Amino acid sequence: MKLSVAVQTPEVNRAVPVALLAGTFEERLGKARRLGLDGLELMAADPARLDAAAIRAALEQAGLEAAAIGSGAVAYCTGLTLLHADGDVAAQASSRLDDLIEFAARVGAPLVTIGSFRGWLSSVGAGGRERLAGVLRCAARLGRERGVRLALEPPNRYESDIVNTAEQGLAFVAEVDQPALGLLLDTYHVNIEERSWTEPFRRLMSADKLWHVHLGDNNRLPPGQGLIDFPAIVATLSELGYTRFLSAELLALPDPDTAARQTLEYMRSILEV
Ligand code: LER
Ligand code: MN
Repeated sequence: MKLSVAVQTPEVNRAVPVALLAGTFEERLGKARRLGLDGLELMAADPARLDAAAIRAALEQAGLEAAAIGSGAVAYCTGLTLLHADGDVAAQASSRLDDLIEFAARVGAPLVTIGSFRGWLSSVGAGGRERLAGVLRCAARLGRERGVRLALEPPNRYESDIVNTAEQGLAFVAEVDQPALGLLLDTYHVNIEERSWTEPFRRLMSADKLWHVHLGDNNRLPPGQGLIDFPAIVATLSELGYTRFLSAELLALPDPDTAARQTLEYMRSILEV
């Protein structure tokens, strides 16, 4: 299993609460390299404003993979969501998803995450589920052409009202029916919505749809500082042969560098068992 942390990209002009590592983008890369991370999850808000080739080169020079392109900063910084009461805003969000996919392809990231960026079914009413499925179907087709997968994340009920659990995620992925669409589980959301620490991971692994994992304890602090049974989750993933990224997406407390360091120290201690 590979370790990464979420960082915001240079065009993001406000601090994303769950992005780690402080300083300029170059300084963040240096810190990630010194921590011995395998990769970084890039949280971009407007990738059209980024120099993807330069970011790819900087990552390569630092010996880091692009673990994923996160979409959380789009919703947080711009208010764009795929489901939105205003059809123009929803259309802009779909187009931003295409931009994230193109950026992932150019930077060499394997997937784009879709968490709270999907928005709320209750904001659009009847037909919203089919509309979201349609948007993701088109995006997954573009992703397939570009060699980029989409990972739909079941967030907790306070962040979205569509697809909150692993089982609901599998049902939705089946409806969309595109090979480039899979799922990601975030331990912080698992803690709120699921009935077992390990079964959701087992279920998605057996469906070959667990493509990414976000780490955060129940209080969204670094793993090991709350109640979640990370040793059990890691043991299950290890047993099932999960080799992809475990990516810290958690509150930058007490500061963004300490949270990253503590996450790494704890995760290494249980991955080595
Ligand atoms: C938000 O809580 C989250 O987990 C993200 O990955 C983004 O949408
Ligand atoms: Mn997440």
